[in-house]
Amino acid sequence: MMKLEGALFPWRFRLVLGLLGIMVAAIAWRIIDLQVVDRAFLKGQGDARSVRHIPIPAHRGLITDRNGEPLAVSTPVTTLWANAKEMQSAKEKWPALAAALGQDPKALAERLEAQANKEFIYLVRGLTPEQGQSVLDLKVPGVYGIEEFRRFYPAGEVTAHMVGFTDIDDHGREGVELAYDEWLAGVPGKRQVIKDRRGRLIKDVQVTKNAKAGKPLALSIDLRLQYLANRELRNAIIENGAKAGSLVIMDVKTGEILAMVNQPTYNPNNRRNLQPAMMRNRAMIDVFEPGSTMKAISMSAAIETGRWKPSDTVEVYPGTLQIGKYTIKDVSKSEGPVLDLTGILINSSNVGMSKVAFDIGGETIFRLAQKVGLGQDTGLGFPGERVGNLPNYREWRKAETATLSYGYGISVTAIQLVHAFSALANNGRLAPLTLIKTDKPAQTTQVLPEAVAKTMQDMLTQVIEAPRGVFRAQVPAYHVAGKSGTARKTSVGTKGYAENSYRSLFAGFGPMSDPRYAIVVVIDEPTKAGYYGGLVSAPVFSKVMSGTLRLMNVTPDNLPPVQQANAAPVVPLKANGGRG
Ligand code: 59J
Repeated sequence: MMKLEGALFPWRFRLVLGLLGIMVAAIAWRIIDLQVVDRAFLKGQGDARSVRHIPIPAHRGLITDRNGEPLAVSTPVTTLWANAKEMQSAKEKWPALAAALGQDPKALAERLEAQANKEFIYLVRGLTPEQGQSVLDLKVPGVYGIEEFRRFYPAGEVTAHMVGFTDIDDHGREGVELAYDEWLAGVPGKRQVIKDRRGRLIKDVQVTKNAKAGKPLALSIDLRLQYLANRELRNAIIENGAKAGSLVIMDVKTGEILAMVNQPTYNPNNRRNLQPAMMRNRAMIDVFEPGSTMKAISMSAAIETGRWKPSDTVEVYPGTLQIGKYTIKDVSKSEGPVLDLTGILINSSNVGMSKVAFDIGGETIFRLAQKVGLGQDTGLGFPGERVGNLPNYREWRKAETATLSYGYGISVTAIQLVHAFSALANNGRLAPLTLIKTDKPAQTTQVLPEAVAKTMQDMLTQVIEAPRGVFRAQVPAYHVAGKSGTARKTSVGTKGYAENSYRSLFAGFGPMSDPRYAIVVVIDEPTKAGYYGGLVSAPVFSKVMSGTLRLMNVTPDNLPPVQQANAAPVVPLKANGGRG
């Protein structure tokens, strides 16, 4: 201890000493404060400035057809990004980088100069890992790679509308990719890394959360049928100079959609120059008046009442029927002044159908149409899918009853139409539609008595096989059934129907020994070789049904008897094997 006596200003010395003591205490307190009290907070703050979490992309689930053929595949790709700020230090390396990226050196340099203060810009996305690595090997300061996945669609335009596609960040944007996005997507993981002040990666610390891969999805479609349907529809669209078209194949027993194609289509792997018309999955998002294909449903309703049987006749002469100020017309001249019910279907008589409809009432037809799903929600939940419109009048007037009976004033999608026909094919049992492969038997609903469905099967077979029938729908070696339709399109802008634009339809099923497949063909605005459904759409039905039955190994139920005269004569073998 110093002696303070005699000091010149003892109070001043004490003051300095006291102040120093306070300062030491303050610093000590601050040290304790930082090291003990606020330690956790401060470490967190420091880490937040250097430790980063970067996402680990999750592998998106594979989409396949019903036989495991890949329809949407996620392949690993490398995306290159740049810290443009950091890149400014090594401009001499830019030309080599541009060359490796296949980009114009001047354009790249301009971009890097213009964004010189950006710490993250994409250089190129979706390179193959090899391409990416060869660029990274140039070791250009500020150029980094990240691993991502990109969707590839092996069947391209053939499955485009059904499968849809993902956006650049791998989220579903259209079709099944969108409808089942959650199922397919999985959950991205997280990786902890340490970066420096300029965002450069210094150390990979740990994987804090593993990526959870998405789940695979097997669709109901059969890629072979999809190819067949696409080819035949495309050819028909070209041959007929048509604007668009759709074709759907359904398994009537399981409710599975086996093929669904539309024209025009697009290549989902290269979506530059896409026009909206190409992207429409018309089979589900476009509605139309079913025209005479509706007669199959109206006639079923008539048979179901028990008031009508196929041989009952109706007068159709003179081919027109006046209802107030409205005239119902038959387009083609019928065989005679009266037609039986099968004849009404074969000649597609609007007059005959209307007279039957007046007898049974519009509501009877309405109720069956509703039961077979026309104008009803399919439950598929496909993006943009329409339900159409089945009007229920409080009081059914004659004109409304007539037009509904032969397919106008109601609007449906192609998938609803194939569904409705599937009930007739499956002996009155309606299986719920599905786009996903199913193994368990369908929970069907009996929407029409079996006997009525069987009667309709015979009548609709006659529509194709009778002398004046739609012979172009016939399938060699099999009995098939169906109904054509030719509907004037409602013209946009003006009220009513267009003079020269038509929709050619055909809906049918087979083989009649045990109906299994239903097919609907829609051809929009054919302009060349005529426009009747029986001329334009029936041949497409025939080819696609024929291919389907063969691919599915269905036993023929209509083989012509073996013609002895055409068979090669049987020559008995000689003992020497025919050598002499
Ligand atoms: C038709 C209609 C329009 C709507 C008429 C087709 C009506 C009608 C008002 C004239 C061509 C045409 C509600 S035709 O589908 O009857 O498939 O092979 O568009 O009748 O009243 O120049 N089909 N088509 N009718 N409208 N409104 C026949 C028939 C049908 C055929 C041929 C010839 C029409 C046999 C259609 C086919 O069954």
